Amino acid sequence: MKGIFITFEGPDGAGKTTQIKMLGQALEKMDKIVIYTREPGGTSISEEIRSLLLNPCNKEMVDRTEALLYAAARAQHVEEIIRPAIRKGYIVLCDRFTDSTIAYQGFGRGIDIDFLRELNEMAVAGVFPDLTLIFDLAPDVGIGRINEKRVGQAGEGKDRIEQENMDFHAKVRCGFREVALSEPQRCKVIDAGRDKETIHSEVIQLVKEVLGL
Ligand code: T5A
Repeated sequence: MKGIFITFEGPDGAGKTTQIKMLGQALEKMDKIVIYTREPGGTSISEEIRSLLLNPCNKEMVDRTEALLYAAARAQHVEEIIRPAIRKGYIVLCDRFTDSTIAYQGFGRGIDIDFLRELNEMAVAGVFPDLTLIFDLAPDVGIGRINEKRVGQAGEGKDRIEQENMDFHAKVRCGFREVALSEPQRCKVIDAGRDKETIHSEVIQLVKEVLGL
């Protein structure tokens, strides 16, 4: 039996991680096997690449290096975690995937979108999400949530991408909206400005449809 692959996308602080946890718990109560993973990351090699990408000290990183590192982390993640889990029939919940590359490196950094699509195709080697939930939120609200979250987390300042200016984050939001418009079958936009429970109800509804429940 083939599993289901669901990706969660959106600007920084949109509430993806929160919703993945809530959805995962609900699915586990239905006796489903759930794999939680994230990008960049999910494997030891990809987590090392994540450290390079998000380290705020790496200010000299050029945009092409950034794009290639995200793709490298993804290729490893797909082969070690995502593809085997789908083959085993599990439900894979992934915090960010290929659409983040289009939104951040394409719309945010200005790298050619067609080139990034090809890069993504090489990285995923045929593994595509069954459903993508795009959490749409004004960038100032998202960054505001991150600032609040960091209060009390000793030593954890904003990462290299979070430190970008509001203009960058606004372009990223537009990027996600464009992705959703171009693939309405796969991508469902969720208004992430509402309370957590209301969003969770909508997420469950959409996921049940994909699972045929
Ligand atoms: N990136 C990633 C690229 O540039 N290219 C790529 O190809 C990929 C894969 C990853 C960074 O890398 C970039 C994008 C990112 O900048 P990350 O730390 O994984 O870094 O970044 P995020 O995925 O954005 O993680 P965050 O934790 O910052 O955001 P989330 O997961 O969207 O938000 P969450 O759930 O942690 O919530 C943030 C705060 O808001 C509260 C939560 O309690 C929490 O405190 N919250 C709400 N508050 C009010 N109302 C709600 N509905 C709320 N939902 C959550």
